[in-house]
Amino acid sequence: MKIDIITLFPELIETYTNNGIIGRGVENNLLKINYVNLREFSEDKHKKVDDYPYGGGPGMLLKPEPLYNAISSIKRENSYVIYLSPKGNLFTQQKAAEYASYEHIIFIVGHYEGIDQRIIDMFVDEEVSIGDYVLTSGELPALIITDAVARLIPGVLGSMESIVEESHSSNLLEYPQYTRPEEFMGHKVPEIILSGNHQKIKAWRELKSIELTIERRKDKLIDIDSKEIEKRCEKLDKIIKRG
Ligand code: 4GX
Repeated sequence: MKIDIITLFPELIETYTNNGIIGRGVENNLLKINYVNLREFSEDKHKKVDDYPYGGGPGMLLKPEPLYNAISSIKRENSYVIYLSPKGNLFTQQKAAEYASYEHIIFIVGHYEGIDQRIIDMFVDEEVSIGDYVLTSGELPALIITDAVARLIPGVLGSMESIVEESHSSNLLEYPQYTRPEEFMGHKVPEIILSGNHQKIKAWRELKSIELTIERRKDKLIDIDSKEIEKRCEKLDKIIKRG
């Protein structure tokens, strides 16, 4: 897979993708990440990339010409063009999995009050938001999506990391985990975790996951019958309390 990021500040994100798990994936040629500096595509002698919005209103917009030139220089038949914007479709793990199968993704990173609508109409396949909050620019959203997508490309995660991935890929929030010591500043590890009874530990973890998901993220459970969840909890409780 190739990812192109069109931005005014490549150096702001480059260090992240050059290091860690993503950097290793790039080194192993599992993905290629390329930065396109928008300013280099300005036709203006002052390298201007922004202008005032027609009709008035606050702030500046990225002008269409530099974006047109930048996109045209990299766009291919199979490119999927994403524009980061607070009004886009919400980015989810499901979308990450979808994007991970694409051959070429182009991110357009907006600044100021966004970009000229005609660039969106001409080139953008999807407007995407990473969540309901407003950032100063689209660099972090592009980086977040790149990170979530890259780790799903086969081989990017090591075998150990992949095993963890598999055990996390349910709709439930993660159960609490503990490492040594057994007692830390008076706080003990739950007895069941130390029992060595793997069936009980598994049941306890699932029950904790369900409880936490009900408490914090009921929205993740809307497709499941609440009677089914109740029955499952009773079953897990029985396993946990078995003599
Ligand atoms: N998820 N931002 C885009 C520029 C902008 C302003 C107005 C369109 C309209 C964001 C988010 C996000 C900040 C990136 C504003 N674009 N992007 N930028 N949340 O907040 O994706």
